[in-house]
Order: sequence, then C-alpha cells, then structure tokens
Amino acid sequence: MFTLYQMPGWGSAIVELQLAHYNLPCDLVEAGELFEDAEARDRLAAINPLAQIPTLILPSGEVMTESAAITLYLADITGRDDLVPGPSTPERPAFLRWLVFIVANIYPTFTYADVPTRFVADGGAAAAFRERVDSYAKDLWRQVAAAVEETRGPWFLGPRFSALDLYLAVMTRWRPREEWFAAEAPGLLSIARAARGFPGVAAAYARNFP
Ligand SMILES: N[C@@H](CCC(=O)N[C@@H](CS)C(=O)NCC(=O)O)C(=O)O
Repeated sequence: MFTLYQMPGWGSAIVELQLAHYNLPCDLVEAGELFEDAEARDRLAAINPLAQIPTLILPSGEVMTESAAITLYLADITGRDDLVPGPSTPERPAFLRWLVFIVANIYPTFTYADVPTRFVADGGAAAAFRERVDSYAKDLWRQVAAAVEETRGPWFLGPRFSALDLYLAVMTRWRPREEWFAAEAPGLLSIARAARGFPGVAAAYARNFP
C-alpha cells in the first residue's frame, strides 16, 4: 500500500492519477494548506524537508518525492510502458526531455511565485517579481506548445498517450489558467481535456477538480 500526502488539485494529483491508472492501492493523506498553515508545513517537513507534495511513502516505508522520479519509478515497478515509453522506443528521448523540462523549468516558477514574499521581502517588489516569473512561465509553456504542435497529436507525444498528458491535465488548471491556454496554447488545452477523461484516471481527476 502506498501513502500519498496530497491536496486536491495540487501537484500530488499528477501522481494520484498515475496510481489510479496503474490501479495501485493508495492511502490519501491531506497535507494541509502548506502555504498558510505552519503546523501542516512542519508535519510534512518531518517526512519531506522541502515540505512539498507529492510526497509518496512506498510500501517499504521509504519516502519518495519529485513527481518525475515517481513517474519513472511507478513505470519501473509495474513493468508497464503505457505511461512511460520504454528505453528503445522512438518517443523516449522526447518523453524524458519534456518531463524534465516541465519539472525543472516550469514547476519551479510556482515554487518562487506562489508566495513570492518567501523570496522577495518587499511587498511591491514581490508583486512585480511574481508578474515576471508568471510571464516567464508563459514563455516556457509556449515552448512546450510549439514542440507539441510538431507531433500532431492527439497526445503530447503524438499517437501515444503518456504521463506527459497527465501533467498537462493537471497543470493547465494552474496559472496562467485555462483561459490563457485556450487563447495561447489551445493544442495543450485540448490534450489536457482529453487526458482528464482517459479511462482509469477520470475518477481521480474528478476528485481533485470537482
Ligand atoms: N519538483 C516537485 C515540485 C512539487 C511542488 O512544488 N509542489 C507544490 C504543490 S503543487 C508544493 O508542495 N508547494 C509547497 C512549497 O513549495 O512550499 C515535483 O515535481 O514533485
């Protein structure tokens, strides 16, 4: 049994959808409002010093963090390649490239801009910082959109579904929000919408975004 520290609609959803897809049993533990509740933060920090979700406790009791690492690990232990293209598939390089791009470039824009006063003391400067970080995130999404356009769909990698589609399903709900994606990156949004109804993940998606 896995234990997933989560909050509905937060990044833990990316992992919850994958656990659901693989049909892996999982206890869901509410992490609490990590940005507002110091006790919730301290509780989670005792397990994951970053105090971030997803935080996944493996059946062995080992703690695993980082959605991309978890994505690769779940494919390993299930022996399946339906969310992670196998090492010798033609989609593998693009999969790895964009998986890491999303978690290494886009995800940190949330870390720094969700509560910018954690990093920029002055309130006015913090607001400007957030605006710039959010604008940088839009540039990054445009790069993703351009890459996806080349694959010609229906999924991120082209004809085959993957965990990247689940990242889109969840992350297009966040800043810069669906309206922006509809206007500036409609291809990403249509993949995201299709992925939300993908068999095996639809119920977990609905739990996260009722
Ligand atoms: N690199 C991590 C990022 C996880 C992350 O930033 N999660 C957010 C929620 S969507 C969080 O817990 N933020 C709290 C914080 O950064 O203090 C991953 O890919 O799993």
